[in-house]
Amino acid sequence: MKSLIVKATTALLMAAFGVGTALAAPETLQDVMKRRGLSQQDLLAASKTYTPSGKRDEFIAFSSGGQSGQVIIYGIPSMRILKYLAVFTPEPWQGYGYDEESKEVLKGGRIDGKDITWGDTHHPAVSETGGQYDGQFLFINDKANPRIAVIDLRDFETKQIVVSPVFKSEHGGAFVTPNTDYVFQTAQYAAPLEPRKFYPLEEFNEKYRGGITYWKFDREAGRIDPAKSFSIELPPYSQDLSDAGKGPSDGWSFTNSFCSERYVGGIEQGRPPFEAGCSAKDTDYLHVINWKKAAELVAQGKAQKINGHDVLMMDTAVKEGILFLIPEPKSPHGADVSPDGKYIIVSGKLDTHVSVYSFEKIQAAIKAGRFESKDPYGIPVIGLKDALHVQVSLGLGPLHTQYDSKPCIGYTSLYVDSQVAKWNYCEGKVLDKISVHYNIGHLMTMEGDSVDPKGRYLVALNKLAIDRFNPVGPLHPQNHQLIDISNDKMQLLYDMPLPLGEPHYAVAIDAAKLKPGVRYRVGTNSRTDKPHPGAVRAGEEKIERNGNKVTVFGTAIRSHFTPEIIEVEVGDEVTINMTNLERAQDETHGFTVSTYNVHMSVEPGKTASVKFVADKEGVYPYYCTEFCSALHLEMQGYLLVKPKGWKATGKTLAKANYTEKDYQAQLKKIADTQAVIDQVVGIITSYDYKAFPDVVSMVEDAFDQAGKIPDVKAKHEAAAAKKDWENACLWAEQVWQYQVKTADLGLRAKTYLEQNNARKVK
Ligand code: RUQ
Ligand code: CUA
Repeated sequence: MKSLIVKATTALLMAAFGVGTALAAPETLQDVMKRRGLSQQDLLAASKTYTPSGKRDEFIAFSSGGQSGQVIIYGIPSMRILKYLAVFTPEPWQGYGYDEESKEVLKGGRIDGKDITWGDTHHPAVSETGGQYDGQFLFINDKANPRIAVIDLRDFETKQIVVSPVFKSEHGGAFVTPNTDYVFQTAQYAAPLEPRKFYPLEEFNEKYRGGITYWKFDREAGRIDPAKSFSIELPPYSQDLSDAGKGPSDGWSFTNSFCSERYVGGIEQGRPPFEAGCSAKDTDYLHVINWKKAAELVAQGKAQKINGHDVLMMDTAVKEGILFLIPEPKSPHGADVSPDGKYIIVSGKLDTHVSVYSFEKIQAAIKAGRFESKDPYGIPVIGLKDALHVQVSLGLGPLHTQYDSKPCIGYTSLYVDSQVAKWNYCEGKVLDKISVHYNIGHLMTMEGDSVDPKGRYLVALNKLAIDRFNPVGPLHPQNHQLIDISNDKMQLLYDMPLPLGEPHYAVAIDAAKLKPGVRYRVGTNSRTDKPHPGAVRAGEEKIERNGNKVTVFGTAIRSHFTPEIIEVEVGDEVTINMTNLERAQDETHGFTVSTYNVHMSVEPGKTASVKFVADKEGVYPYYCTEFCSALHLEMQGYLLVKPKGWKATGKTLAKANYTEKDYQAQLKKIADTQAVIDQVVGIITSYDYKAFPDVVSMVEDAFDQAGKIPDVKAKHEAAAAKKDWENACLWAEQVWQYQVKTADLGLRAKTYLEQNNARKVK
């Protein structure tokens, strides 16, 4: 085994210095096209998406993970999936829901004291500054259990989950105001606002309510502040998708609705079902709300407390003139404010028309007090013709609209037609259509809901994949199709199967705006961004006992945990903290203990912990779950759970037969490896490596490893002097371990410098 590792390591070192191999006769491009049946058009599409090794994407998409309760992150135009980010659902790789720190985040999402371990994510939103994506935070909603999560894009981790104090479901969210003062969401299915309060359906019109919640976002803290958040009570109209005004319409928000019939089904009791009664009328309502004024009214104490939360009641909102309705065509969907903030585009799912509302006209009607009627709750209704800029027939089942970088150009998904329509919403003209596969829901252009869309690409988020991919059973993946929108005619480029839930909306941001870290300040609790009380530095590792509570303050660095043996008694409550001492990026260690259902992912600098009651006697290996180095498998230890009152046996550990010859062989191996290290150091210092922070971290880590050698060298020499060949050999082996890690880091640094065209200084 040992000699195998020596060979493997030598081979690795040789490969890193570059030893060529002979090439077989290559196929020509024509050969490949013929063999795979590709057209010129296919080649053009391929060349627009294919991203060679080492090249990166222009845009990063954050897609809802649908029923997986996660966020899916992928690159555009390559459509390569980069990460499934754990949000509402436990996710073992990230330790989410298996370590103590993330359990605290999930606890924030408990409802009525119960864990909710799944979520129906729909609409992600990137934080904005001045209406532009700023790349700092991401928000996403959970429709099933009315919640919003806050993700920090400095480390792509979920930091907070908040639960609506007044809703039972929530579809329209998350949307942000242009400076991310508020993140808002709307109720979907009307219910009494008081939690855990029953009213019969006969009192639907009186006691059931919809609403909108404006969550106050504290950017400094990077968290939602529930105490400063508020809701507005709305009629039981199934408030749906929304958008914040921008530019001239900043300060206002727009929310569509369906089932303003307030119909209650009951097919089992012989009544026509919800779907019939909820689409009976020709129009539903667009809700127009002055949220800035609403926030002022709440600050003035005009809200009422429901479940400890400020709710501005409808009559107050009407009296203060901050809430209006406008009819919109049959079963509307989508409410998308144009980049210049002048128009709001609403589609009618059961209508071929898309309605473009003019904010200027809406304001004029409000100013003039020109209302066609009042709804049953006394809310003034602005006439459709008084608010409409233009209405365009686009096709069957229009849903959502996204914007181009070119003025007046929008793209609308046509669910029933399975098409995307490109059109001019200023003039009301259809420009182009492209077929997608199949039944498109949302669509997304690059930064397409900001004040400054970037054009270039559009992704169609199709509900059905049907025949596009190799079959994998009755449950199909969904299909995200990449479309080039940089020319007059749209061109379909690529189909990407999405194998994790049903994504609804997605947002894509210019990749250059994202600057996530690659390591934490040593000892950070990544879920609170604060120093972790369980963190220790190298050499300070300890195990503390306090009654039946055992706390381990451990560290992880290639390729060992400290401590390696943890002894407890049956019934002890065990907390194991691990700090990853690595500085080199991508040197994550994982940690688990056999059969205790715990796992943590500990990235460089992070401190995480697991906690459990050692409720069964036995021997439980623990190990590192990330392949972190050639000696990863040896990154192990034992949790010994001893019966109560166990007495030590007085025996010593079994010995092996090492000889002086073995020791000499070790010394030779050490000398050979040192020669390699010296050579690598020579190469690294021949560059101006200090200009590369990543390389500096690797070099620091390498010196860390090398710095441990003198101590251990003294140990093997002392043992050799006493002819204790076992200890001499093993400590010498440990010297070599540190050398291997030093060399490994050095080689990574060297490769990095070569690939990044570092400047030679020697
Ligand atoms: S909604 S398409 Cu959340 Cu349109 Cu799904
Ligand atoms: Cu650390 Cu594997």
